[in-house]
Amino acid sequence: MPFFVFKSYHPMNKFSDKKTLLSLLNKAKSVLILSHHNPDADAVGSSLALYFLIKKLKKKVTVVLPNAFPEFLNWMPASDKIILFENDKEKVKQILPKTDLIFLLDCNSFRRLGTDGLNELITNISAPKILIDHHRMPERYFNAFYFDDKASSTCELIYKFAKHLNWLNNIDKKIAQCIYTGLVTDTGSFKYDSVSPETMRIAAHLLEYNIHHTQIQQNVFDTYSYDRLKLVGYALSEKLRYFPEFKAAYIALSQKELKKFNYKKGDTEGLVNSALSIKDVQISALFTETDKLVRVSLRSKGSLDVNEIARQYFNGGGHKNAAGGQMTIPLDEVTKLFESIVQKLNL
Ligand SMILES: [Mn+2]
Repeated sequence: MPFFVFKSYHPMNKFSDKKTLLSLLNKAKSVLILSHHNPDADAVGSSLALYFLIKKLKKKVTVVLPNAFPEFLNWMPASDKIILFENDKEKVKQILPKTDLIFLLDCNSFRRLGTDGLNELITNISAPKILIDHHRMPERYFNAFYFDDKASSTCELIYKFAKHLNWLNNIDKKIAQCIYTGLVTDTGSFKYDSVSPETMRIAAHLLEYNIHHTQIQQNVFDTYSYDRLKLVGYALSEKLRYFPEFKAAYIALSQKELKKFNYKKGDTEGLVNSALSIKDVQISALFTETDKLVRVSLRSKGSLDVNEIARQYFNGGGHKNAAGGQMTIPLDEVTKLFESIVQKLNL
């Protein structure tokens, strides 16, 4: 018997009808697109793809992200037009009253906009709100949805959203690049469970726009600094703890260790997947210590639901096979907690 109770009080998907979506769009002159704190390539790719799609309707569109996106996405078309709330709070406060439609992408709750005040600002404005997302259990306070937790990525949903509204002819090379980037990153280059025949058909269609897909892979993945590669080497050779009896592995890195390798945001990206790549490992974790908290990243294979584990124990959530959270207890207590959880999983 599984150890965890699966809460499925939310629909697995919800697609507002074309009429509802178009009437919200038709009424709007000024559209705001938002995505989650610490935006990843799916967040940035979906936001920019939708930005170009709505611009084609001759509307004013603004993309606001809570904080900086990774530098390796600087090449994305119109990435320089993105307003970062952390740097430009006043500008965002000026835009908000003039906004008459809000899209929230790749982000199932306004709480994921961070703790910097953007969440409160958005909740308090009356403009209608549309959710486009693939994270589990979204909040219910949206006026319309394009939501499917089986979708590989929000970028996949942006493509389907465009199809739903008969906008496929509006896709161009820039939009194709943006959508493709989110598809590639959120599927681990098309290898995760979430990849469906439709994901592949979408990718195939995007390649017809003559996008340079090898270049996109390189832009996104071959961006290591020397320090980062050394940190990865250290983490794997010195810090990987493997529990064959529990089919689990984890890496925990203290602030001191991270500093030693001149850690920059994003440098530990992918490490948790390396721990999962051991043949018999079913669940892996990465714990990284910061000033105030310990970041938790979880991965699993098959039906083991780390979203549920992240929600139950680590103040987080995410997807079935990839989730995250954060803890305010010391690093060694977080790793002990993980060890006790995997013992009870009976894998
Ligand atoms: Mn995503």
